[in-house]
Amino acid sequence: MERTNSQLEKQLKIVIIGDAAVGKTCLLTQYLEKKFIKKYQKNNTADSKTGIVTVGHRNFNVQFWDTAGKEYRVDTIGPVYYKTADCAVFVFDMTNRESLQYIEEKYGEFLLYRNLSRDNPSFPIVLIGNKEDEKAKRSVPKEEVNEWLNQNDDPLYYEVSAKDEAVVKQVFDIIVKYANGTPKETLEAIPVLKQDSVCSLI
Ligand SMILES: Nc1nc2c(ncn2[C@@H]2O[C@H](COP(=O)(O)OP(=O)(O)O)[C@@H](O)[C@H]2O)c(=O)[nH]1
Ligand SMILES: [Mg+2]
Repeated sequence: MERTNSQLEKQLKIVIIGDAAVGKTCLLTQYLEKKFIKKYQKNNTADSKTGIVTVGHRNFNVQFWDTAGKEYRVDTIGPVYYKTADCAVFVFDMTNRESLQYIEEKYGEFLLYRNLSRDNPSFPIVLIGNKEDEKAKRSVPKEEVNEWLNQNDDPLYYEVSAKDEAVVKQVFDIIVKYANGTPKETLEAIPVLKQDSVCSLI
């Protein structure tokens, strides 16, 4: 008998929100296909990437909505992704200060569409600071990020580089668990081991 995995896999939907060029597509490609894309390709509206991932002993069929930064209009297509998402991942680029301000704007829209309170959203929300390998170009200070986290009920936060396959896998596995209902406190206890130095030489 052949496996009938499609019946066993749990379906999850995760929306990735962030300005153009922060690295959303790269993070997803690294997680699902284990490769890093150097060239920047603009999205049309919002692309969907689906992959079967194994986290723990369980298979998940995860549909990621990879949104398209500034071209993306929340009042047209946004709500569809927003309304059905099991988890929202907000990505900014640590070398681009404006990309954190963009998150603030989109985060407000997301809360509004899902009817969530800022003080206690009770929804799986993750913030990712990407391009961690570009240390010298970092322009978003840790304090600024911490302030944002404090004002927004302290969501899960990770600093990653889309070039770092191992870290991307660890962080996105956590995101999948979170989307599947694992409590935040349990996930906070999982250490993410960074392969520092190596990635900036690639
Ligand atoms: N150095 C560095 N560059 C990255 C990283 N992630 C993405 N990039 C680059 O940033 C550009 C935009 O990435 P992309 O994933 O297309 O951005 P998106 O518009 O958010 O989907 C591309 O040229 C990528 O190669 C990263 O972690 N480090
Ligand atoms: Mg993209």
